[in-house]
Amino acid sequence: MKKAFITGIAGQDGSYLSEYLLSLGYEVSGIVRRNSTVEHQENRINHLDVKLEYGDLLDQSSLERALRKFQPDEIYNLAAQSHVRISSDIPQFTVQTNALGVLNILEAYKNICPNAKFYQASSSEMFGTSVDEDGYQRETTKMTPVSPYGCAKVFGYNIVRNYRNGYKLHASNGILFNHESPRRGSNFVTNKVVKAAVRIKLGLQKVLEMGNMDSYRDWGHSRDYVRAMHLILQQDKPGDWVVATGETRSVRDMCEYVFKKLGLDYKEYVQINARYLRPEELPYLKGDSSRIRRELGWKPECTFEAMMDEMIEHWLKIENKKI
Ligand code: G4F
Repeated sequence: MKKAFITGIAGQDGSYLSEYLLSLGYEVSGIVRRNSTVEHQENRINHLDVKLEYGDLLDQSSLERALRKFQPDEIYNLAAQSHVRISSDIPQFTVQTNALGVLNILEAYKNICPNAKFYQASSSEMFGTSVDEDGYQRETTKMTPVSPYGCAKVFGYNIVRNYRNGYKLHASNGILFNHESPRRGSNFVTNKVVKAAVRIKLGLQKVLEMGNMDSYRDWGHSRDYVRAMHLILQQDKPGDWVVATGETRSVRDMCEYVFKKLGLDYKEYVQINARYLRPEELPYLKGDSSRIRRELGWKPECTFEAMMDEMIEHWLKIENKKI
């Protein structure tokens, strides 16, 4: 039985990855951070038979203790302060967790179980304002990040490559473009829009306050993207792979789709609130994932429409119970 260890196991990706690995017969373990309100912390993984320990990317001893206890074959580092706009409110915490935290888990990995394989959750936010001439970002695109989150992720990406080359570790980066699901936090734009549109439809809310409506994102489904994470660690050689759908849409297009699906016109309900704008915006993402498709045989299965419909169904079920 293979053993996997996941930081960020209670998050959207951690929960789908756990489900997927358990279905493949893995023993799955992970760390969660101690929180004074225990009730909702493990909502996404309560239904799963996973082994948990308290730990934190900023507490090296907790990482070493957990790795010594679980002795994993595969390590997935998914933990992060994952919200880009909030990274400007708490830049130092974000950089400590998303940059220094990666170094801490790499050190623990090198010291305790260097024969394991290591996956780092790198991000398309690292590309910032860079777009290749053909309108895509790919493994070779220059990284010009525009947020504390993006800057910290670039450090994480580079330190993984440095440890891979310097210490001959099987350490890889998945450069994942935006990926969503009903389990996405509701302060990320897709779930925020779906939740609000459903509430407006049911008469529970009147307006939706938004930030920039004209940025473009390449949105895929988290369930598809965790398969890519696992595939990356099944290779003999470590490397760096872009994971994306290759389609891009504006936030406005996404809003229009969701409201229309509910029989509403988004223009009647959306108001712009400067609170949700970012000091510097990343205007456009469209990923070229041909390398992982060609070399590892990965491809996304869920369409944008099917994913948004699944999220609408999810929120209809929850909000309908309130009326
Ligand atoms: O959903 P978002 O907050 O995702 P963002 O910033 O693209 O980051 C996500 O994807 C990254 C991969 O590229 C991950 F690394 C990261 O961890 C995270 O998962 O915002 C998407 C877009 C942005 O352009 C934002 O300005 O939506 C725009 N937006 C407009 N109004 C809003 C809002 N975003 C949020 N969260 N809330 C708004 O009210």
